[in-house]
Amino acid sequence: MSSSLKNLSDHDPASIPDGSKMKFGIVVSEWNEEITAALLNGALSRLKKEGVREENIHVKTVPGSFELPYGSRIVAEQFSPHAVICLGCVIRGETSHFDYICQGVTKGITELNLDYDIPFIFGVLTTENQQQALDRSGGKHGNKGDEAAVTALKMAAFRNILLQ
Ligand code: DLZ
Repeated sequence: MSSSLKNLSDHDPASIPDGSKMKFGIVVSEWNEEITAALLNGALSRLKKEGVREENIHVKTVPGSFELPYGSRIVAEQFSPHAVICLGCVIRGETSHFDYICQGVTKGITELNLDYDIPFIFGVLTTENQQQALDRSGGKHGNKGDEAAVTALKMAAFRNILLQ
């Protein structure tokens, strides 16, 4: 389904694993803070709803999305979570920064997934404008933070089942 039709907060409750024995890291970018704070709220609400204990959620901030891979690596090493959720928002501007940052964060998070034994979840909005970001951070298209948290629960369970 195309992202313009899918609501990011629509999930089949039966498909979401119980999080009561899981530990998560969340790394959130300060750039576009209004949006990323809403993504963080969405992720936290979902994790708690699925039983993750407050003391098992470690949240750290980094200046921009480009710093998410490094911040996520440090959080993984310091807290030994079952998964790390990377939250950011890159809005296309007049400069080529958009492409460089998107490429950097995508490549960085991909490499973390391949290099480490836990999943790193891509909760980064890459949009043309502010309105598209608002629509996906608790607006009419749901919340990317919520979707990233569900993905983290699923991938942590996937890892636990296959590596135990
Ligand atoms: C520099 C920059 C720009 C232009 N735009 C964004 C953005 O839309 N979203 C975001 O998360 N970060 C942006 N940044 C900051 C970079 O991610 C990074 O923090 C800086 O380039 C480091 O100096």
